[in-house]
Amino acid sequence: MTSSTPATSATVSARISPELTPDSLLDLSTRKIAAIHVEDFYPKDMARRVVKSAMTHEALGTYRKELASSVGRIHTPHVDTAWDPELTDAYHRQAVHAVHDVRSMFHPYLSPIDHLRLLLQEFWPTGANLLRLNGRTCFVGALRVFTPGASQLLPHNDRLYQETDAPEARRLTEQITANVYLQVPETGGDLHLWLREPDQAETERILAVEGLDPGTIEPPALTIHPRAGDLIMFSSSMLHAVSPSPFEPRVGMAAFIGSRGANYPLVFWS
Ligand SMILES: O=C(O)CCC(=O)C(=O)O
Ligand SMILES: [Fe+2]
Repeated sequence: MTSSTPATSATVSARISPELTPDSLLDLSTRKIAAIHVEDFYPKDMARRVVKSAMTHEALGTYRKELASSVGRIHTPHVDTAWDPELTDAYHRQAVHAVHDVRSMFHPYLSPIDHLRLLLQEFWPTGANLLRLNGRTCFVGALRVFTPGASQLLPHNDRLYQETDAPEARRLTEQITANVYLQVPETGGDLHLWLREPDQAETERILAVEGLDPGTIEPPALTIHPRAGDLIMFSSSMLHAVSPSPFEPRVGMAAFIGSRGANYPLVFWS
C-alpha cells in the first residue's frame, strides 16, 4: 500500500501516463507521474451534441469574481460557496438535483464524469464515493465554458480545505482534478502545469485575486493542448493555468478527486 503523504514537489517527474489504470492512478496520487492523459476517452460526436446544449443551459453562470469571473460553469461548484453558510446550504440542497440535471444532458449515454466515477470505484484499492461534507452530499460534474478571447485561468491551485472547515476536507492529503474536454479550439486553450505547489506568498495571492501573474513565475514545466474527447488528470494542489483561446469556446466537464492514501476510498466532487 502506498503512503498517504504525497511526494515533495522536488521529486515530481514530468512523465504523463497515456492510460487510466489502477497503477497510473496510484502513481498520480503519489506524484510519481505528472498527469494521466487518455485520448478519445469520450466519443467526439457525443461531446459535440452536449456542447450545443451547454452554451444555452439555464444554470450557466460564472465563477465568483475573486476566482475566475471570465469562466462560465453549469451549476454551482463548491468553490463558489465562498465560506457563506447560506450558499453552502444551497449547494448541498441542490447537489443531487444538479448531478441528475447534468446527467440528463448526456441521456441516453453515460456522461464522461459518470464513466470516470465508475472507473475510480473499480480501480482504487478501497473504491471511490461521492464526497459528503459535514455528512451532506456534494455536487459533481460541473461543465466549464471558456468564452473566446475573454476566458482564461491564471496560474492557481485548488485545495478543498481552503474552502471549508468540514472535517472530511481536512483529512484529504492530495487533490486531483479530472477534466474531460468536449470542445477545444485549434489555437489556445492550452493547459500549463508547473509541477510544484505555490509557496506561502503565492497561496495568499491566489486566494485574494484570480491567480498569479504568469510574468512573476518561471515558465511551466509542461504544456498540453487537449483535444475534444480527451481525459486529463493532474494534481490540483500544484500550480496550473489555462491559456485564452481567441476564436472558439473551450468546453469541458470536471471533477475533483480527493485522496488520503490507498487505505481509504477516493472521494469526488465539483
Ligand atoms: O480546464 C482545464 O484544462 C483545467 C482547469 C482547472 O483549473 C482545473 O481543473 O482545476
Ligand atoms: Fe484549477
